[in-house]
Amino acid sequence: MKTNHKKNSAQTPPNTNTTGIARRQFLVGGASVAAASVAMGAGALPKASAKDAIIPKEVPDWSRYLGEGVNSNPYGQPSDFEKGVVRRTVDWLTPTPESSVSFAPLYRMHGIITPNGLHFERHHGGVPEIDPAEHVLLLHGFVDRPLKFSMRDLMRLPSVNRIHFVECAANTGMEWRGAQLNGVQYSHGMVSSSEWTGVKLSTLLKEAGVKDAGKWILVEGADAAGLSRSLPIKKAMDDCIVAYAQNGEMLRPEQGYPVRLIVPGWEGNINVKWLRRLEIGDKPWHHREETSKYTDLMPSGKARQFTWEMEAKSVITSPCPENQLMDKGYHTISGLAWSGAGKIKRVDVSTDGGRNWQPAALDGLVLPKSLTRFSLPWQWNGNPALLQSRAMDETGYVQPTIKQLRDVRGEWSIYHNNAIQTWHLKKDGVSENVQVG
Ligand SMILES: Nc1nc2c(c(=O)[nH]1)N[C@H]1C(S)=C(S)[C@@H](COP(=O)(O)O)O[C@H]1N2
Ligand SMILES: [Mo]
Repeated sequence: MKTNHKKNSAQTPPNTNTTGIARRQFLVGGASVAAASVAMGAGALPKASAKDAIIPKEVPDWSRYLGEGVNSNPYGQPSDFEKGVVRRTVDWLTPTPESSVSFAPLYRMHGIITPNGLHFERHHGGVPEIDPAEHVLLLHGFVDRPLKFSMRDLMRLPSVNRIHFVECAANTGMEWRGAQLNGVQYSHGMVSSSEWTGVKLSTLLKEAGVKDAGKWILVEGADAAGLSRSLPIKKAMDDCIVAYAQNGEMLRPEQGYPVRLIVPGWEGNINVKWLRRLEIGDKPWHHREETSKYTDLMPSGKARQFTWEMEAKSVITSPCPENQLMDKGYHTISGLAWSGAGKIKRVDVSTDGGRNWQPAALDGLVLPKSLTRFSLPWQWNGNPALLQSRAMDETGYVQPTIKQLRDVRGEWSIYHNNAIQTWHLKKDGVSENVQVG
């Protein structure tokens, strides 16, 4: 198992052309869409012969002896053979573990649901240990009736179950000035997706009765960071969830146990974990996380504020730097696409750095503000390839190239990098993170 593939440290400015591949222009409209399906073809898979049949002397132990009994593992764990499939950190991004990030192993994940133990983590003040019997959520400010909810109160109210992604605004943020983190876990692993269960925020707001002047809500966490953000009432009344469960069980401590806010499609930071207070006001608060952080420095020297929505984005999760191709021939290119604006409408895949594109299949559920799995069958002839995916959402928005993004945003941003990702697949089947303009 490879660990950290970092090519540049934080101290050394990232090289914009680490692999010697010339940057080139995206060929707009020059695409010829090839046939979408590729037959596996005879010989794609190893042939079996009669001597492969299981004869007694080859019977493996697992077929000869009884296995473990029930409940040998009261809370089930993955197979020991999957031990390497874990969240990982990057040393130079983790000077203090309490204010850091761990990345989800996207290269070994399937479908669109992130297992709870693999959900990426971003904490600004560590993971608090909160007793649900003592936890209280306060709702006050410009309301007719200030309210306070225990966990028991919250769990008596009508609930919803919704599948949504959470993506840190800083996901892919280290790639602004050049290809840097060599692995999809590090370049894109600050996104995860779960089925969230909880009470609609609008239900609580209607109970309290928001006064006409109430246009914003301060949403505040109970962790040592006391993380707080200003949320517009319109979004709060639309689709936000005060969530207490994740994929069928109570939230994990790392994800905000016993209760967090889910703000579908909006940057991770406003999805406040360990939620303890909702204050209704008539204007935003301009707290730390929406001024010195989570704003975007533009080429003019001014910064954009309140860029909440996560724009359409996609990435190929296999092949990728962690997933080497071992043979020529038939392979399935697979990846994830998502958009904070709604559903993914289409994903195109290129194997030649964006000159030609083919439509990928969207496999399984295609839900708004959720991860969507895409795939494309492919015959690899063993030659180098530049693999890319490009997402389009239901608003018609198309994922930009890194050049298109830099032309508008400059080079000094951290947040909201949704550029097309390129993997340079080399003859030996190993892929590398590159940028091709
Ligand atoms: N109270 C609190 N809420 C928080 C944070 C935090 O540090 N404290 N981190 C935020 C950030 S920056 C992100 S990206 C998401 C990450 O959610 P996750 O750790 O469940 O993946 O939580 C957000 N909510
Ligand atoms: Mo974040």
